[in-house]
Amino acid sequence: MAFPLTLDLFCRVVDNYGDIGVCWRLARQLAAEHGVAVRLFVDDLASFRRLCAAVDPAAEEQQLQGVTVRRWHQAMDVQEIADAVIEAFGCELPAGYLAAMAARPAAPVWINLEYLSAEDWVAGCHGLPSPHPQLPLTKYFFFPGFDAGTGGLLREDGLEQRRAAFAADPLARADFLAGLGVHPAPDDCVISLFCYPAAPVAALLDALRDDARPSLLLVPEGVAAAAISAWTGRAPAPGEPVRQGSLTLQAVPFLDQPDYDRLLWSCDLNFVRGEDSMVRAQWAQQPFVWHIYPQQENAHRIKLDAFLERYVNGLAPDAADACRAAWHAWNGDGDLRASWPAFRAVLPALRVHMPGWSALMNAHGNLAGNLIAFIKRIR
Ligand code: TRH
Repeated sequence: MAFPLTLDLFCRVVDNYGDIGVCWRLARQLAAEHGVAVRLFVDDLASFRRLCAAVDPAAEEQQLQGVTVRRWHQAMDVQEIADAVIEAFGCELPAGYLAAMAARPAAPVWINLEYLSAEDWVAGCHGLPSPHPQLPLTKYFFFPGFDAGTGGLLREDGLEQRRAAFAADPLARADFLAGLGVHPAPDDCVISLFCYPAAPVAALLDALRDDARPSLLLVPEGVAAAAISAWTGRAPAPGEPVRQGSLTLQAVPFLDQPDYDRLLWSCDLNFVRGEDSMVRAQWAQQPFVWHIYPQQENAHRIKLDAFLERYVNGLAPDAADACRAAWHAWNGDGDLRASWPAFRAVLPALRVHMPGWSALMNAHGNLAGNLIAFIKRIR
C-alpha cells in the first residue's frame, strides 16, 4: 500500500468520555507519528469539546492537531472511502458508507477496535476476521490488551520523557497545581478522584477524614458531585476547599487530556475509571485504584480480577492483599473504610512497583504502531 495511508475512524459517544477519549488519542497519534491522513467522524462534538477546548461543536468539518474532524450525522455525505476504516467499539458504520466500501476497487482494511480487557481469551481473538454476510468485505477484530499477542495499549512517543522531566522538576508540579488553584502542604498525600456515581465515595471521604495523615483530594468538576455534596453539605466549587479532619477536598476544573496527564503525574494516588484514564494512570507510574465500567450481571468483576491478578503479580503478599481488598471495596465488594488503612500503608510499596509495571506494559508495543503493522499485513 502506498503511504500516506488514509484512514477513517468512526466514534459514537455512547456515554461518558471513554469512546471519544480513546479515539481522539488514537487519531492524533496516527497522524503525528505515522503520517496517516486521518478523518475522525464523531457523533457528539459537545462531549469531545470537554477533552479538547478547540473543538467547534457546530462545525461540519474542522482541522484539529493534524486530524480532520467530521460531524457524524444521518445526512452526512462522504465522497471518498479511506484505505483503512476503523469502527470504534462496534459503533456500526453508516449503511451508505459500508456500501461504498464494498464498491471501492480495492476494499479498505476494515477494523473493529474493541474494548480493553485483561482476560486471557483476548489474545486468542485479537486479529480474527469476520466476513460480511452479504458484501465482499471482511472485518477484523483488533483488541487492545496487556500482553503480547494483543494490540497493546495507547501510548504516544515522548510520553515517558515528558513525565520523567515533570517528575524531576518539583517546580513544574508546584506551578501546574498552582495554576489550578491548588497548594498542597508538604505532608499532604495528594489524590485525584475520577469514578462512576456508584463508587463508595462517602466511605473514602470518611476514611481520609479519619486518617492519621493528611490528604488533599482533587476532584474534577462534575465527578462524584452528588456523593460529595451529600457528604460536605454543599456542591464542590473550584477555589473553595472543604476541610474535615485530615481531609482537604478541592474541586478542580475538568481538564483537557494533556493537563489530565499532568494531574495524574502530580498525585501520590489516582482513582481512575473506565479505560483511557486507567491506562494513563499506569503510564503516570503512581499507585492507582480502578473503578471499572459497570456491566450487567457483574460481568465487570471478572474483568477487574483479570487485571488485578496481573497487576499484583510480583508484589509482597501483604501489599497484594491490601490492593485486592481496596480495589474490590471500591468496586462495591467489601468495606472501603475498613480496607483503607492497610492500603494506605502499602502505597510506598505500590509506588516502587509502578515503574516496572509500566515498563512491562510498554514492552508489547503501542496500540497505534501495532495497528499500522496490522493494516500493512492485511493489505
Ligand atoms: O469516561 P469513561 O467512563 O469512559 C468509559 C469507558 O471507556 C468504558 O470502558 C466505556 O465502555 C464507556 O466509556 C462507554 O472513562 P475513561 O475511559 O477513563 O475516559 C475518560 C476520558 O476523559 C479520558 O480520555 C481521560 C479524560 N479526562 C480528561 O481529559 N480530563 C479530566 O479532567 C478527566 C477527569 C478525564
